[in-house]
Amino acid sequence: MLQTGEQLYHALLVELAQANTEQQVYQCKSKFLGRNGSITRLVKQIPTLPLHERAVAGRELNRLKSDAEQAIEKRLRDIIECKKQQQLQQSVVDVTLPGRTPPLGALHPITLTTRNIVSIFAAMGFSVVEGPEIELDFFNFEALNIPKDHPARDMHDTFYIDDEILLRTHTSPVQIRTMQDSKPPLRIICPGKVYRCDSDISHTPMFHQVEGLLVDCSVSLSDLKGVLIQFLHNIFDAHTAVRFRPSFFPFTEPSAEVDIACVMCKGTGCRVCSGTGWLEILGCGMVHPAVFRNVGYDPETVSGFAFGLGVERIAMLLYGINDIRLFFENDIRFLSQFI
Ligand code: 2NM
Repeated sequence: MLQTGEQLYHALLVELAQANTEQQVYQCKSKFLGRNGSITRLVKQIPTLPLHERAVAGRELNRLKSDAEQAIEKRLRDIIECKKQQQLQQSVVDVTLPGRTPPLGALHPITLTTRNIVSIFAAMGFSVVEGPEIELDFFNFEALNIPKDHPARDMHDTFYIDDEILLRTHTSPVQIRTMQDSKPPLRIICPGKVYRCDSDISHTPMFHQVEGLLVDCSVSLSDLKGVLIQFLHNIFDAHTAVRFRPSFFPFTEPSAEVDIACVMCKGTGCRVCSGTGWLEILGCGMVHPAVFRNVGYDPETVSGFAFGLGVERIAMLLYGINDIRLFFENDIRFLSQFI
């Protein structure tokens, strides 16, 4: 009987070695140690042995049975460990794979255009100055030679907060504040948001402006023309035709509006320039003596020029955009085109 036990045990070891899955190990266990297993059946025969053999057979077969159980447990642990190693191997991170690129943002076309304009003037020695969008009537109008009853106020479609406080209609108040706070010479460029109660295909209640101011002794209209032509030849084509047309602003004398040959038709006339061949680009002039007096400068000893332009208009011409409202709808399909 003990010999048969040893044989069964070795048969079990051989089968266990061939079992490669947990299921196969359990089948093997039931075949040898199950209720009707070969080892179990052998143990059940112990009571049939002669009395003097029973004790030895019992002890030996129990040892064999527990060796068999341990061998099965070990095989199970090995298979589970092997399976785990295989899973680890398969899910290993491949560091050579390309990374996932996060979606990149882009600068708004108005930001890009403002930066381009400002950098051209910065290259000519102008410094950037910014100021409040909520302003006092004094800085937005009064100091700029636009008194309370002046017809120019109607042009500006002002958002008033109360009698004295308003949303600035241009960035000129920044220049008034700068002149009040510092002595000439002065060379500043003032970009920023401005507000006018106006809304249609070509006007939005908020838009962007860049205004410039240069004050020194004996600044002339030639200086003004030189700086502005240099700017226009930088931002548009270097050969673009430029013309200065007499105009009127309360804060400059003389005043002019500046046109460039239409960027679309090069001056032959088209829908963009309403058939004129010219596009109005900016307003400018020599700072009015009354403005200098208002900020405590002596108009007898200093002179200067100033100019102002709308950023949206320039951006529309540069990028070929025909509706100003596209800038403010924030449609990602529109915005992502400007990189
Ligand atoms: C323009 C046109 C002409 C202007 C004048 C001043 C200041 F403060 F110096 F008087 N700032 N900006 C000015 C002059 C603005 O915009 C079309």
